[in-house]
Amino acid sequence: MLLSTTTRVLGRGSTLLRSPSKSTCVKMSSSCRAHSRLRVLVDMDGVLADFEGGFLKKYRARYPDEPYISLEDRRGFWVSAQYGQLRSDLCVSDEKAISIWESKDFFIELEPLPGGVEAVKEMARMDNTDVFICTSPIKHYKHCPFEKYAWVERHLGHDFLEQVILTRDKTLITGDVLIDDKPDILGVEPKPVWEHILFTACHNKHLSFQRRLLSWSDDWRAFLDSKRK
Ligand code: DGP
Ligand code: MG
Repeated sequence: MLLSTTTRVLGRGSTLLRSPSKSTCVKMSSSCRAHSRLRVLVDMDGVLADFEGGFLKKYRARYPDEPYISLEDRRGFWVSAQYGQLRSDLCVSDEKAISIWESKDFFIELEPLPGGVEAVKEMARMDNTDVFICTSPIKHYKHCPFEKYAWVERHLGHDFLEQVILTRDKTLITGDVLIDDKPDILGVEPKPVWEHILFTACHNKHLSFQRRLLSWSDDWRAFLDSKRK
């Protein structure tokens, strides 16, 4: 296999340069700026797809007599944790909550969050920009991974399937920016290369965070421009 001066195609036409003297990639100051392309990682649940709204709707339909947490009162990333607290006095576990997102058709039927699909399509058309959907499937894998691909195909088109990254550990993924609603994105890599911009969701709106997008109406274009400089 030729290692010197070999280029490897990544995503849509971006290239990763290989050093002639070493078989490793040339390491530049930032993850992807070696070829001056901006790599944007966009989360799916809570950023493009309305996980919280979809969950509450189906939970209330399936368990109309059970207590529930309105979106206004949601706190903390893990839905099951807050439902577990709600029910601790009743000595009931959060299995009912979990059963909702483990069900067939839960992920494919999630509504797109306003402006998200359009924003991602626009990003993908921008010069020198590569966009990837970076999403963590739940461990109950019977429906979720399939339906995540199907959702992307339905809303972003078949070609966009090329841009899907399913991973339980986003710290391992290289990129300049990660737009994600989870406040603490942890994994085996202590220093992920991306800058996390928090996408505002019902469960995180009360937290203070260095950089956040309030919604897809917020100025995400200016944020991406600031990362190009
Ligand atoms: P991501 O949006 O890529 O960070 O994926 C997180 C996934 O976890 C998403 O599908 C929502 C889901 N999720 C939310 N709350 C809970 C929870 O309490 N338990 C589990 N297992 N998954 C949850
Ligand atoms: Mg998310």
